[in-house]
Amino acid sequence: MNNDTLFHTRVKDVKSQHGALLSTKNQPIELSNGVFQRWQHPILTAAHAPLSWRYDFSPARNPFFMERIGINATLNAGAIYFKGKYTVVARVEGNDRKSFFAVAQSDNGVDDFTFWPRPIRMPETEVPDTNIYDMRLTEHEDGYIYGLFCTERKDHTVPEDTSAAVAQCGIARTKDLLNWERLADLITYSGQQRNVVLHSEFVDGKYALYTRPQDGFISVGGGGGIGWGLCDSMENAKIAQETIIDQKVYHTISEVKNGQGPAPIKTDKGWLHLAHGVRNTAAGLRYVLYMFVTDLQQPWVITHKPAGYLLAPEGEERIGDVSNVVFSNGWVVDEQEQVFIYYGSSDTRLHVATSSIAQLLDYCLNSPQDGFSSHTSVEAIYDLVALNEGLI
Ligand code: M1P
Repeated sequence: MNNDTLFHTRVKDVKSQHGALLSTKNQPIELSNGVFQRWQHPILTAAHAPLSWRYDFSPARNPFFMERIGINATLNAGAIYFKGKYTVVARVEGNDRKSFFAVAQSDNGVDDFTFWPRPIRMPETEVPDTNIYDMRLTEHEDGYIYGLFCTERKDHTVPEDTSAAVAQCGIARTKDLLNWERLADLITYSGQQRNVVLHSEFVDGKYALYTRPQDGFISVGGGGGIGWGLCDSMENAKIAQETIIDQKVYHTISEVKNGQGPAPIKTDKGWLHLAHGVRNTAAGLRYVLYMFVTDLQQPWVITHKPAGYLLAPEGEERIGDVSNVVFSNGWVVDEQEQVFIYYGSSDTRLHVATSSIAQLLDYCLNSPQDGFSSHTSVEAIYDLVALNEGLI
C-alpha cells in the first residue's frame, strides 16, 4: 500500500470507528435496586475525544495518519443542566499525564455526548498549575457559574522527591462555560485541599464552601473529613475557620478519607449530598459513593445518613489506571426532577446512573443509619424482618 492509500484508508477507518462509538445508544442494565439505574456504556471514554485534538489531517505532514497527541482517560466530570442540555465538564487526561477540562453535551443525559471543538483554556494564576482536575460546578445565586477544582503543583520544600506535590483549590467563574475568569486560589489554614465545593446559596451573607483539609498530597493524615467554612468573597477567597461536618470513622466506607461530591441539591426536605468514601484494603484503596442530607437552614448539619455506600465499583468499573474507584463530582437535575449522576470509574472513564429526587430522598430518609458494629447491623435486619411479618 503506498503512503497516499495508507493515509486515506486510515482516515476513513479511524473516522468510521469514532463515528460508530459516538452514536452508540445507551440502555439501562439489569434490574435496578430501586434507588438508581446503571447504564450499559460509559458516556465518555478516551476514545470519545475529538479526532482533531489527536490527529494531523494533512497527508504531507502526517503520511502514516498517526495519532500525534494521545488521550489516556476521560473521567471525573463536573455537571450542569445548561441551556436545555445535559452538560459535563470532563477531566480529560492526556498520555502526558496532564489533565484539563473539556465540555461535552447531550440532549438526553445518557448517550450522544459530544465534545465542544476545543478544550477549556483555563487561565493560570501567578504560580502556574502543573495539573488541574475534578471540577465542581455551582450555579451560585450571585449569578455566576463557579468551577472549583484541584490545582496541583510540585512541592518545592522537598526538591529531591519528584512525586511530592501540593494540592489546593483553584477557582474560576463563567457565564457561558467558554470564557473563564480565573480567581486566586482558595486560602485555608490546612496544609492542602482537595474536593472543595461551593454551596449554591449565601449563608449569613457569605459564600459557603465544603472543604477537605489534608496534611499530605495523598494521605489526609490527621486532617480529613468533609469540612465547612465561610468566606466574604470569591475574589481572594479565604476561609479562616473550617469545621468538620462529616468525619472519617473507623471501620466504615470512609475510614481513610472522604470528600464532598458535586454541590448539594436543594429539596423541600433538606440538601441532598453525594460524596465519596475511601477505605484501605489488602488490594489498595477502595473508593465508593455515599449520600447524606443536611438541614435546609443549616446546610452544615447532617440530618440523615444511610449506612454504607450508595454505589460501589462493579464489573469493568473496577479496572483502570487506579482500580477499585468510583468518584463523582457532577450531577444534573432536569425539569422532571430526574437526577443524572455522572461518575468516573477507576480514573479511566465516565458513566451515568439515573434516579430522581423522590427516590434519593426516600433512600436517605428511610434507610437505616450505621450503628458502627456487627451487632447493630444485625439488629437493623431484625427490624426489617419484623416489619415484613405477614407481608411476603
Ligand atoms: O484516584 C482516586 C481519586 O483520588 C483523589 O481523590 P481523593 O482526594 O479523595 O483521594 C482524586 O485525585 C480523584 O481525582 C481520584 O479519582
